[in-house]
Amino acid sequence: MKQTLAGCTLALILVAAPVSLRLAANAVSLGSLKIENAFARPTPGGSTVAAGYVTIVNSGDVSDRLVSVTSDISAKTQIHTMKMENGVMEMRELPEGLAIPAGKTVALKPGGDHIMFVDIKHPVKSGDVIHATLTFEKAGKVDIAFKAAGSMGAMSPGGAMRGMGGMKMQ
Ligand SMILES: [Cu+2]
Repeated sequence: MKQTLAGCTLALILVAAPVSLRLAANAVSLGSLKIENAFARPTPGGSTVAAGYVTIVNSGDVSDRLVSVTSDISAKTQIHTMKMENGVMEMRELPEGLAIPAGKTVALKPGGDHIMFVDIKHPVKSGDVIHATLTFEKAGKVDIAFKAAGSMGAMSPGGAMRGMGGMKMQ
């Protein structure tokens, strides 16, 4: 009888978990990682790419790595970094992903490392939510929601990034 009750409780938790994960989209825990503050920017008309940003806190003593991202919104999703090349800021893919060192916080933010949704199926408008799955080398997979907010291509609230659509992709 006790076992049956325990089984029921476990089943309830399992059913409830996806919902609570979605509700707590602004801070999701995965092992010793905390994934928080995921947001995206609305895309200018005609843009085929959208950028997503997220903060990953590794409170553990083992380094991890963000190895891949998938999303329903785009055919491909890549992990990008920004690099100065001949005086021009260019973005390029990090084929091996992004290191999340032990005890460190890695913030993907406008003007820096970002998630790039490539060949998006529709434009991203303010208030839209992009659902994506992050895969870490050690911690595994986690679903997060990037909420689109702010102005198109803005570096930060109030600032506009010149030529987000003009950035060259490697
Ligand atoms: Cu990019």
